[in-house]
Amino acid sequence: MPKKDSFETLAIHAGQAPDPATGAVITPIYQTSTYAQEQVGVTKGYDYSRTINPTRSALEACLAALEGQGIDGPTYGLAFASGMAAIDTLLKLVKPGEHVVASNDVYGGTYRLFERVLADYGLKFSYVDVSNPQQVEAALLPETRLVWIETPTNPLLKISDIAETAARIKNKNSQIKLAVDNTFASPYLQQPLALGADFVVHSTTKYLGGHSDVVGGAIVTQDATAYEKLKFLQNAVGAVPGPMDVWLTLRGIKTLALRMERHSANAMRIAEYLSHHSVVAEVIYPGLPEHPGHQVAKRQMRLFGGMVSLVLKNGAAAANRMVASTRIFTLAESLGGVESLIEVPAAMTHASVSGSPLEVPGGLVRLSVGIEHVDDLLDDLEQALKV
Ligand code: P1T
Repeated sequence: MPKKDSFETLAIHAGQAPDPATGAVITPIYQTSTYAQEQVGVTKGYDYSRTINPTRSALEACLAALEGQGIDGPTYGLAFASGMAAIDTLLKLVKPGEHVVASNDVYGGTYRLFERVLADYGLKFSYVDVSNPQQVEAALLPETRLVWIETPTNPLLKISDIAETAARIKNKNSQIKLAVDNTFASPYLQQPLALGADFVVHSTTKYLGGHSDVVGGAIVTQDATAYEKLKFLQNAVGAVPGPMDVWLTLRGIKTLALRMERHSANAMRIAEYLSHHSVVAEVIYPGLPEHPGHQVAKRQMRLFGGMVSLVLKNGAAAANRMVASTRIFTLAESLGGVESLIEVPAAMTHASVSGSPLEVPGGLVRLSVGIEHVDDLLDDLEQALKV
């Protein structure tokens, strides 16, 4: 067996051999909706771009290689128009009357999709603290088909032990699938399939794209049967990304490893700085030894990532003042780009969990730490916390 290439090499080359038609080193943007057929049904493998597009196929192969780096055997990737489109398509494997155990700390849009869209189609959801694998196990019902976790979670950065969660689920019922939303870690920091997950989901909008210039999503699996169903759904439902969007994502992925190193180093410095600040009640970062998931994160992640959350002593009013006072950190939703962002989840990304059992504290501030010089970022936070 030839040795597998390293992550950095796969990120640049997987699925991206020079274009067979021209030798172009960079995968072309096949900006076409349809393909000429020599005779009815005689194609070069491409018939219609909702079904298949060469630029999209390159991204799908690259994502499959990155998430599959740590495992033997093939992996399969599918790209979608957004993270939400990927999640919605995956949830179509669950039928009315069936049950999903989900994290009680998830992206607000995921909760909204589950509770305000899919629940109307007869899917049932329970929300538990998935950082406790025993709680996940205890929530499994005879009709449970899927367990949905984020790790780290959005926005409270809780850590789930993927391997232990997978083992407990499979031990109880091998038919139950485990899906991990790997958006916050990216495949450079964490590869859930190698730890026993059945599906990895991404908002590629974030670290994979990496430059805040494109919205997209993805699913990766080793399960060939599930892949065929999902590929059918990708085409049948049609939430596919366009060629320009997948090309931007491919370009972003080439520097993923470098970016994640810098995001993580900057975030660690910022978390340490904030944890000594007098107006800060709590800093949440899996890289800090006092984080309850630190040991698990150390085991299953290469580094601790670029997301830092903090709770201010003076609550929502202080949080709102801080986010309006930064100069380099831009007040905006989203995360994972090269530039630093700051937001108040309760009023922004997680407004859709307000009033629900998943409500997040009003004084919580979430930082997406970028790859600017860390001294500038520290100065910026220092002056914003004085306001
Ligand atoms: O925005 P979209 O590409 O559709 O992805 C949705 C999504 C899925 N999963 C996680 C963990 C996410 O964080 C997101 C999107 N999150 C934000 C926009 C945010 O600011 O948290």
